[in-house]
Amino acid sequence: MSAVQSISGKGHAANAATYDVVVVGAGFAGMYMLHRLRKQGLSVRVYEQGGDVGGTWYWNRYPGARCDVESMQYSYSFSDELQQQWDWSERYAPQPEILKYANHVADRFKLRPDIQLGTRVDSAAFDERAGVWSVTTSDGKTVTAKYVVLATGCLSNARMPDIEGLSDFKGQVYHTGHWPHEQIDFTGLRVGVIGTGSSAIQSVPVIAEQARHLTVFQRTANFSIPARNAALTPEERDSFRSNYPELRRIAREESRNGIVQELPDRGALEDGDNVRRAKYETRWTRGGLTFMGVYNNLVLDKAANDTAANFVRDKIAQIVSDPSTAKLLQPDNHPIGAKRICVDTDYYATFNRANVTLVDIRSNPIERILPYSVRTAGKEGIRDYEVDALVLATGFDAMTGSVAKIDIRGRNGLTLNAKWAEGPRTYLGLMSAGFPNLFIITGPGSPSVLSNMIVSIEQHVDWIADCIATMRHRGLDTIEAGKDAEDRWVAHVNEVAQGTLYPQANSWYMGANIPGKPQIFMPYIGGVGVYRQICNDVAAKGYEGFVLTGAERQRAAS
Ligand code: NA7
Repeated sequence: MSAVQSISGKGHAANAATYDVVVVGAGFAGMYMLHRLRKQGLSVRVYEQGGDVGGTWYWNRYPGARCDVESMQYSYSFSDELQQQWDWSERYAPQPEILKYANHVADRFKLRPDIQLGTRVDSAAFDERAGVWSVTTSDGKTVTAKYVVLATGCLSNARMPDIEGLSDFKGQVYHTGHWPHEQIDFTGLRVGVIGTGSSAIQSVPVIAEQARHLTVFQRTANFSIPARNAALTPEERDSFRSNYPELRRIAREESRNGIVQELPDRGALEDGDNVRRAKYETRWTRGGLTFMGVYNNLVLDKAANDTAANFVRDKIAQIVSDPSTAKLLQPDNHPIGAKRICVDTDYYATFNRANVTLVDIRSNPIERILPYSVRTAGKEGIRDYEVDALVLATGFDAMTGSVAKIDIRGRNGLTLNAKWAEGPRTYLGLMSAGFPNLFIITGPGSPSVLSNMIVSIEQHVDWIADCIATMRHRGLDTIEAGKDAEDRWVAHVNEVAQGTLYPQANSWYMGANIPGKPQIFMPYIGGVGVYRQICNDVAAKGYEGFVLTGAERQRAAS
């Protein structure tokens, strides 16, 4: 497949290459999008900012990084040969193995010739007269494309904290979401980790084993469930492989979050104390995210939620020897599961090590970073914690951050950033009114981060690829979200969220981790099965709620 094929050639900068589709990002979404579109005979150019494919797994190389969804399920389903042949080594794949898998997919499906690495997309502007997008990249080139697909990822814009004095620090500073490629060895060093979200919870036990001393600066304690990671046996892999068609179907159509698990048939308060505790104990022993699936009302009913939260708080108290450290580690300001629960290996036990200190920066906030220390000031007065290296595990500008970095201009020069100034607005998380032929994979307003991302990615890619095929088949020029349909969808996403406990947490789901970001619950909680059915119905009804143009051309042609 040649990378450049002219489809229009009308009215654009001479020499500008023209593609049917430009895809932004070569993570799991961008790679599968390329594969699907190329199979439809389209010319596609993928731009990837990173030095290689893999998206979030290219950047997040911090010690201990691994997926919190089990490997046999966090993997592509579109190729049966691939899922039958790839050998995952552990229950939860470590980052290097997931990156190897991404590279294997790129090679196996010969994707690389159409992916331009090390290239950022800076802007995309819709030319209404010509009906094409003009896309400018960091190498100073401009290309045109009929369609643009944003496969920019939900957690790819690492967020540097606004802490005074950070640039004065004399030691090395690392961000978990932008980790260097070379091996970092903390042996003999005093290390400070700022943040206690999933990235810190995975990396702290590993760093503690290397460092001379590790100081963890915690603003908000999080709930974490043991991963119980282990090598996968050939029998476990075979049992999945022989049942893949049915397991994948359940994940797509019946599950809420794209993960196969028993569906609970009762609420937490329907069981007595002893039965309930025994059920939690079983899930705790089994480990992993499915802990929240013991009962069907844990994210709906605060009293039900409290039973699960108290169980985990008790576990923390049992594991952590020092009572005041245990108390600090017990989350107390949000319902369990209202922030994505973390999955760890020995996180709480790490605080029993003599070389690990937990600092409560909620009551003693970081005042500033000094050249060789972190200074806190608060109830306990001023304290300086000497460190040789700093790890910022401070998260991402999630879901919208990577899209916002691109200057996207739709009809009448409207920028997407201006349109989303009060929070993201999409129809189905797939398109935004005023931006024709611009698709977002796992955009805000879709289940995305509340699901097994690969299940949601495959669903969106298939829907978008089918949509583009239909457009071409029917001789249509543009598709875009209708304003009314978008308004109704935004209201629906919000209404579903308000019926749950999720909005009670200051989470990145709400944009609450970014000062000044509008606080709107961004992902769709309705469940991946329900959501898929809605998307399929919309397509079956001739893309109901979307505005399609170009039928005149089709009629004239016929
Ligand atoms: P998260 O979950 O956003 O965690 C970031 C952590 O950093 C969290 O504990 C924050 O505390 C803390 N933070 C952020 N800014 C600051 C400042 N300025 N000072 C002190 N502490 C700060 O990001 P992760 O990378 O751990 O995980 C993201 C997702 O990746 C995760 O949910 C998985 O799905 C995979 P706060 O809670 O804001 O008080």
